[in-house]
Amino acid sequence: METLKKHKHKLFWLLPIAILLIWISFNGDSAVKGEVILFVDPPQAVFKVGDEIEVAVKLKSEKDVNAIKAGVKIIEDENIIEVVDISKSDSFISLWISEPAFSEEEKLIDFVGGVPNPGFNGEGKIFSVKLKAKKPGEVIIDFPSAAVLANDGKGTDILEKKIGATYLIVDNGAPSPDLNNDGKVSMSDISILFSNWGKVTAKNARYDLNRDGKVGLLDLSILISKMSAQ
Ligand SMILES: [Ca+2]
Ligand SMILES: [Ca+2]
Repeated sequence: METLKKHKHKLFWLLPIAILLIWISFNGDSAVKGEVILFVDPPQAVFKVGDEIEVAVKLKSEKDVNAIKAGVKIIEDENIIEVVDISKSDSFISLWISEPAFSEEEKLIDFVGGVPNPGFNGEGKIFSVKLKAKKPGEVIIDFPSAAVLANDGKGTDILEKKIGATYLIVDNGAPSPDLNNDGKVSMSDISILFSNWGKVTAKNARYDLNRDGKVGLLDLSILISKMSAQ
């Protein structure tokens, strides 16, 4: 009798815990499904001077949306990148209130677009932009303003996330292992390499000798091979 009572006691507690777990898992699912994200594809990349870069502005939504408006800002130092072309082919937007256009002065691409009933859901392209890499440096693409409205008859702004992009433009051709430009490859160059160890950024791109996106062991090996040759 004692043990049965104990089991009954356990069941009494397990049932509400099970219900709670089921409730959490259902709600977790709906949160993921409801995500509405405006993003730039690719989110990160390394390009060489002279390269043409195809960048797409996309939307991912699990809810029906019918109106989108955004500003896409290109943040860079003077003339690192040039906007060559803007294309609306393959866009899920069929009603352009204001077509994507680039303002040279503001470094901004603005647009306003709509999708007729029942609206759009899924993942799709809004427009793409072709950029030309002109000088080494870092380029950031961001959304200073954006709104994504639901096809719910009320125009609720349901945009949850804006994800921009960071591109690195590096010099064309193989960089010299003489990192301090003193005419020889020596311990001081190895020391410079070590102080720039890690993922490539605009600051240490010069030290990525094999152009693989990081300053690391392979670059050290290249540097040492040039050192012993002298
Ligand atoms: Ca040197
Ligand atoms: Ca490297």
